[in-house]
Amino acid sequence: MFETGTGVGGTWYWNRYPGARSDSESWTYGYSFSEELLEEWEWEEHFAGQPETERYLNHVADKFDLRRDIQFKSRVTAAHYLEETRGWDVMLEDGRRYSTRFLVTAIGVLSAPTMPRIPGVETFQGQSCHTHYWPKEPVRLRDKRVAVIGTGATGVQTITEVAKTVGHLTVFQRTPQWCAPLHNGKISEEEMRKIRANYPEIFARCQETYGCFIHATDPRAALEVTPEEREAFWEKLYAEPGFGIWMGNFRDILVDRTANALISDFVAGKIRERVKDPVVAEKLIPKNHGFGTRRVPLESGYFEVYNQPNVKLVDITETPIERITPTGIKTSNSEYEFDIIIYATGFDAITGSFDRIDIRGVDGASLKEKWKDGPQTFLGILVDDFPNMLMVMGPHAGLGNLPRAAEYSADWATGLIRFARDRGLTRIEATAAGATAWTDHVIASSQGLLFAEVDSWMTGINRNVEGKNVRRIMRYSGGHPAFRERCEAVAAAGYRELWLA
Ligand code: NA7
Repeated sequence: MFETGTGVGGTWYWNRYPGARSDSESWTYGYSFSEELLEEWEWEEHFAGQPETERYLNHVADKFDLRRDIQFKSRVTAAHYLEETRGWDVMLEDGRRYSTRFLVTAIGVLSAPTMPRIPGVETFQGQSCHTHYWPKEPVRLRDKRVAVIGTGATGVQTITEVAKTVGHLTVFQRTPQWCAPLHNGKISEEEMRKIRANYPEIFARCQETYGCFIHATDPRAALEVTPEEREAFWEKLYAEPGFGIWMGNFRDILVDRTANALISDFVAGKIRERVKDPVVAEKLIPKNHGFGTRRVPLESGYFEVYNQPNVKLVDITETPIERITPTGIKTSNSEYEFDIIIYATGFDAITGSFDRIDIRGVDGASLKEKWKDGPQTFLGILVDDFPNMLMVMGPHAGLGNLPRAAEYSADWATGLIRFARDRGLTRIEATAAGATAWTDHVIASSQGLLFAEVDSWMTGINRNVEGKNVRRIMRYSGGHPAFRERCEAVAAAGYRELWLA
C-alpha cells in the first residue's frame, strides 16, 4: 500500500480544518467486518469530528497490524500496464519503482483539492491555506482578520467554527447552499450499549437504503399529502439529526419540480427565520438550484454566524474578486485586509485523483485521455483497456455513506482477485461492450433527477480545473441496492462478463 500522508486516515488525515466533521452517523460509518472491533469501539458523538474519526482509523490500523504493509510518504505518480508481464509498473515521486500483478486504486473521491484561479494567490503575505491542507499545528485565529472563500460543505463547517474565535470574518460566497441542521450530540453509555446491540440491524438497514444511510426515502409523494401534513413532516425532518431531510424525505423531492420548489420554499423560510438581516438572508438562499440537488451541507449554527456583528458576507456574484493582494482581497468595489485567507474551494472530484497519476493501459493508452469526455467504467470498478486495475470507489460507483459503499467495493474487488488467483488467471479486463453498457446505464439512471441539471462536483464541474466545465454523469444514481444486485450477478455468473485469461 502506498500512502501520500505520514499517517492513515485519508480524508480524515488531511481535512483537519476547524469544524471538520462527518455528516454520516458515526455508528454507521465504521467498518462492519469485525465484531470485535464493533464491540470495543466507543463512538463519542453521533456525528464524529475529524479527530475522533482519525483516532478510530488509527485504532483499526493498529488492531489489524496494517502499518507494516503501508509505505507512507509515498506518492504514486505513474502506473503503466505491461502486456509482457501482465502486470503494472508503479512509479513513485521519489523515483522508486514497483511491479505488481494487480493494481487497486483507493485514491479517494474528494482527494485532489483545487485552489481558485484568482490572480495574485501566491502574492499574499499573511497565512493562507486550502482547508484540505490545514496544518497539524494549531493556527491562532483569535482576534485575527480572517477570510473564507467557498461555501460548500467544507466552507460551512469552517465558517461556523472559526466565527467562534476570530476577530473579524469575511465570507466570500459565489453560490449559497441549502444547508440543514446536523443536530449533533454526545452518545451516552446507554445509547452506545443499544447501538452495539443493534449493529446487525443498523448495517442491514444501511444496505437497504438508496445511499447506504440509515435514512430511507419516504414512500409518499409530496403532493399526495395535505399541506398541513407536509409542513409537519418537514418540521419533523428539520428538527432531526443527519441527512433525513435529504435522504428520508418524500420520494419525489429530487425528481419533481413542484415538490422540489415546495421543500426549497420550506428551507428558505427557515433561513429567513434564522438570519436577522433580511438582505443577508436573501443572499444566503440559493436561487439557481433547488434543495438537495447539490450535496446538502449539514450545519450547527451556520446561519446564525451572519447575525454576529464581526461577520460580513460578500456576494461575489455582485462584486467579483479581482485579485488576491499581498495584504488581502480586492473585489470590484472594495479592498479588504486580512491576516489569514482560508480557501474552502473544493476538489477536482471523482476523476481528479486519477487524472493526476499517469495511468496507462494496453499499448500505452492514457486513462486521463480516455476519460476526457467523462468516465467510462464497468461497475465503477474496472475499465476496458486497463487490465488488472480495480478501483475502490471509482467513478460510476454509487456515492452516499462512503464507508458502507467502499467496504462493498473492496470486498467485490477482493473476490475477483481471489477468483483469478485460484484459477491461475493473470489477466482480468472489462470488455469494451460491458463498459459501454454500464456507462450507458449510469447515464440513463440519472435521467429525470434534478441534480443532473445543476453544476456541482457531483456533475463533474470545477471551474478551477481546465476542461471540467461541462456537466457529466460521474456517479451511479440507481441506488446501492440495485448496484449491489448487479455486482452480485456478475460474480455469481463466474465473472463471465469480463475478459479473463
Ligand atoms: P464544494 O462543495 O465543491 O465547494 C467549493 C466551494 O468553493 C463552493 O462554494 C464554490 O462555489 C467555491 N469556489 C470554488 N472556486 C471558487 C472561486 N474561484 N471563487 C469563489 N468561490 C469558489 O467543496 P467542499 O470542500 O465544500 O465539499 C466537497 C465535499 O467534501 C462535500 O460535498 C462533502 O461530501 C465532503 P460554487 O458553488 O462553485 O459557485
